[in-house]
Amino acid sequence: MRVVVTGAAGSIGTVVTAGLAGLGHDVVALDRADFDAPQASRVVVADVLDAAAVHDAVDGAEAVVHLASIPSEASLPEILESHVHTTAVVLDAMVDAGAGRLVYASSNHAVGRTPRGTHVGADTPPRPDTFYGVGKVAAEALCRLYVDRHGLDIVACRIGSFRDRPESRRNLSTWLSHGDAVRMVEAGLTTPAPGFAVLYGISANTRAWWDLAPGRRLGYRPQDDAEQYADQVLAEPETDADRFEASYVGGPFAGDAWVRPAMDNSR
Ligand code: 15L
Repeated sequence: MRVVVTGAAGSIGTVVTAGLAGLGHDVVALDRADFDAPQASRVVVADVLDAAAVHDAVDGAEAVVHLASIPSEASLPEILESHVHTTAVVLDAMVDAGAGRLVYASSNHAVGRTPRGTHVGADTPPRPDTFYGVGKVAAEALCRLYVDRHGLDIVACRIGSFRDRPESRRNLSTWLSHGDAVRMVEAGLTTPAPGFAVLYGISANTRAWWDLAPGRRLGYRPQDDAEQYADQVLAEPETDADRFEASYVGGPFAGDAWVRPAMDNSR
């Protein structure tokens, strides 16, 4: 399948571009950074807000994997541009080009202010922990609108902690390995007629507290488990940060350190 990957030079994008190419997909890699993607059939250096460039990249593709965005907190205007405006550009390009499938990189922070201990499934109500989380909720809603209006198929992946390996106690629950990230995206691209669907992007972690069942129903079969690193991670003394991170789904993002005025662009 010809698939456009936005944010292809980023940490997830690099892994997903190589992984999808390895699975036999024809990958068009797009990023605003000047980058190299030897496995891609085409590299496009453009901002995903550049509608003409995105239209050109999507022309002839069947699917898009939209990963490009600020990966952390920023002001609300920056967040809306990074998550909602970019997604709008991608969706409009897909409608014009007849590309029917989107895998959208959402985040656990869309429900990050949900207290731990609550079941977190695909139907958990939006409860963002940051403007970043608000951006992901809004972009998911935009995706849903395009599914209803234009008949697109979209899988929103609420990604946990994409790392080489778990780095904290929270990561023992939230880790998404490189291999599972590729498996997750591949499931989102190939599951038959999902309409609009949500899955949690984590590995098959023994200590997971997000429901993997919605992903499994979409064909996502994670193979890694953070538990293999548990002895190493737990050998470090538990800190106040660890204790706080255990309180909410979004971990540190739910903390006071992340509270800031919505319109403050200065940090
Ligand atoms: C995310 O969505 C962020 O992009 C990333 O920086 C991590 O903090 C991750 O969530 C997480 O929750 O660990």
